Amino acid sequence: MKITEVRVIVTCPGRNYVVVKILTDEPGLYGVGDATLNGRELAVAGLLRDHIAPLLIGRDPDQIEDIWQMLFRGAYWRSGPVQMTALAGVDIALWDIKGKRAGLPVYSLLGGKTRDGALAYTHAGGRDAIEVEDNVRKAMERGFRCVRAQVAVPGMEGTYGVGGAKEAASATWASPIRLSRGTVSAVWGDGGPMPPIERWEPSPYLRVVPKLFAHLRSTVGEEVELLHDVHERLTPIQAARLARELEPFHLFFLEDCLRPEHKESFRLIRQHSVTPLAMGELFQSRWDCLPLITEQLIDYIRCDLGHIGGITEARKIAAIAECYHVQTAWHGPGDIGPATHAANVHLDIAIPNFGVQEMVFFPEVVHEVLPGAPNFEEGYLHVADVPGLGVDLNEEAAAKYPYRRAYLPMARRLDGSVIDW
Ligand code: CS2
Ligand code: MG
Repeated sequence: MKITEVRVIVTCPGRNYVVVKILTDEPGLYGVGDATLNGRELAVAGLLRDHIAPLLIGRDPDQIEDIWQMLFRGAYWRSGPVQMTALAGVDIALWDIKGKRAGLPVYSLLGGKTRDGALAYTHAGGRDAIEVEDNVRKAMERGFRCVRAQVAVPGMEGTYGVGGAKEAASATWASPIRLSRGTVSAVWGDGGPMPPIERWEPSPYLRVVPKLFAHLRSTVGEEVELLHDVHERLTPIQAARLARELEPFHLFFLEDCLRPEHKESFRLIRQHSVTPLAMGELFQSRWDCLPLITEQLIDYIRCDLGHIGGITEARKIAAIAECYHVQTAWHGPGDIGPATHAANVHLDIAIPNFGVQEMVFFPEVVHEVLPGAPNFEEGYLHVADVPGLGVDLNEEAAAKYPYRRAYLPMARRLDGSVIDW
């Protein structure tokens, strides 16, 4: 069997997705992968079209590991989010082909089911603690046992994770972020010319978040699992303070406290708190994860399968993590495509050390272009028992939604200096 064609399709059914379709010389046998990197889609698409696709033509799609090694090490210039996302797109499509060829779902090729479904979490936000409480209750009524809670912080209206409006809407689908302060130059996903600028300050944030969780525990009770995403914005000592102050509210985990560059600083957080920690959506390979896992500085590793080279890399990370009692919580936001969400769940239900899975409900238009995303039922995600990953591409529908230039927002402190968004 040989790869005959690699199609790279950039489509914008609400937001931009980069889809990799790998065709083979077996009639009708192809794989669908996702290579979406929010805000840098065309860089990944160009890399795939101009440099990677020619290397794949004529190769045996069954040899996933060899192709992975060739693309990772063979370019000499390795790693980085653009390359690792392109590699993920190819890897996910190749696993899809392998499953279809075997007549088996990918989870079966990964060792078979270890659980019936993947425990899922959704997002709840609001302008104040009462609105977050209402949205946590709505999520629970919808069947969620795990909810990520974020609340607006005064002075930072509109900012991701502390802005209120977006999180309130994100249980269904992310609405455009409109800014009430700062330079209003674009909204997320509108194809505007410049990234929107959001505001962020640590002190008000650190005052508000413990109050939110005190409120939630006293109103929604102890049973629902609560999570919170710091989005890499704190310094080590600020993160240690937050983790310590959140201890009485028993979070499922506190996510991505520090920038990905500062792995060693997790030691400091650990010295001060027993709040479980998750980290990794900006990691690019298993080597980024290593110190955090082997020193047991985190409890959940949450790499993005779509940005670390796909299933092949993620299953190795999971295997390393298993040795150190670290569980998985793969990144599952709306700005990665359905094929990555499906890859997440196939792996989740096959590995022994799965922890929890972040998820979104895709709008109808995404189902039209990329049918087959995992299905949510009573707190758990499921994939269809079909050969491969179960996600397809409707090329005619994709063509109706051409790429629109869009950036992720950027953040600045009140004095105007850059802070991590
Ligand atoms: C977030 C993401 O889901 C999460 O945990 O951190 O929404 C993240 O901001 C986006 O994927 C960035 O592209
Ligand atoms: Mg996050």
